[in-house]
Amino acid sequence: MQSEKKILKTETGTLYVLVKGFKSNIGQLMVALYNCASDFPENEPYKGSISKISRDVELIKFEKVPYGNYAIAVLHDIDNDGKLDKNVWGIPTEGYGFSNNVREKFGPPSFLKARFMFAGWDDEKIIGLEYGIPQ
Ligand SMILES: [Ca+2]
Repeated sequence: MQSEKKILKTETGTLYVLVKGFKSNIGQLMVALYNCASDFPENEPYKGSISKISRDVELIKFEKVPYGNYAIAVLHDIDNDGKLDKNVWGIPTEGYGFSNNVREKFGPPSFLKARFMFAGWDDEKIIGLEYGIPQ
């Protein structure tokens, strides 16, 4: 009976995303959770969150997330237009970050590099924001 119950239990958990490294609290924080490689990181995410920035570290919570592979993209959207602004040289002028804290000098990382396994128990991902080109 015991093992049967375990199998029937919904395999979901709460995923916490801690975003740090804000340069200011102007604008909004966008956190996008992807479960599909072809959508990452600019198409419609599986789950998304938009919030105000009130401190230099923000904790975002995604509830009832099924077990599986995911990648996260975060954006400090300073001008509230919903996208990552870039200057004429294509260098980001807003804060951004990805799960695993992967950094690519030119463009976003692949889903594979940012991918992590969400195993159902409450888990916290810490993502640092980058402004401009990664060093
Ligand atoms: Ca923007």
